[in-house]
Amino acid sequence: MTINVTDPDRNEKSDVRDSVEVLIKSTTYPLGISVTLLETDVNTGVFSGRIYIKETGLPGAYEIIARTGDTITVEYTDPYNETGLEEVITATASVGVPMPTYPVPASTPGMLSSEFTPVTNATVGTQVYINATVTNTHTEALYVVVFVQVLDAEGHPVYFTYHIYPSLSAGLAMSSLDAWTPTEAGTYTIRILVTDALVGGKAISEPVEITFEVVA
Ligand SMILES: [Ca+2]
Repeated sequence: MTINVTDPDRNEKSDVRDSVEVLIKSTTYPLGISVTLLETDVNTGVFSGRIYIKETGLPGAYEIIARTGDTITVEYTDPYNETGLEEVITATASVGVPMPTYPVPASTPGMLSSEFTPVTNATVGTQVYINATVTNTHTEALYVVVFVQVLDAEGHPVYFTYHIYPSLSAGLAMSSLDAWTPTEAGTYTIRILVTDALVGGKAISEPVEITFEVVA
């Protein structure tokens, strides 16, 4: 990343390359680092420098710690602005394409009859289909695992399955239908969880659920 400051009154000597200091901060490293920008030539009044972005650790010389999605802020303290006063001038830039917190949101789950018509309640001994739909809203393909659970009124799972989409393309939606036959009347919840791994993954959708009744 290149930083330029144009300030003719900091060109103090027309036969020497002068320098100015800027403070560079990021969302991840708000403490910031001080960087010296060198005049581009002996008499230009334009000061330039290059810094490098690294994701972890401590910053070395000319390095700032920043991750995708961070904002980098450059602060230049101008000792004499146009009205002769000290003024802090800032400029900002974003790092990369931010990954949304939940890049693969699940839609509210649905329930279908064995004739594939939407139903709001189920009947003991009659098969229904549970519908889960997820959409990859990120800009690149992602590994997606969709967990489908039916919980009883106490929150115990009475049905569980999952679907793996190893490379769900950007912008693509996938729907699943899982057959389930209730065996007991009561209040139940369908819950959909979406993660980026089968075991120990991180949630890439907020959990979504609906509650419904199973009648005798
Ligand atoms: Ca100079």
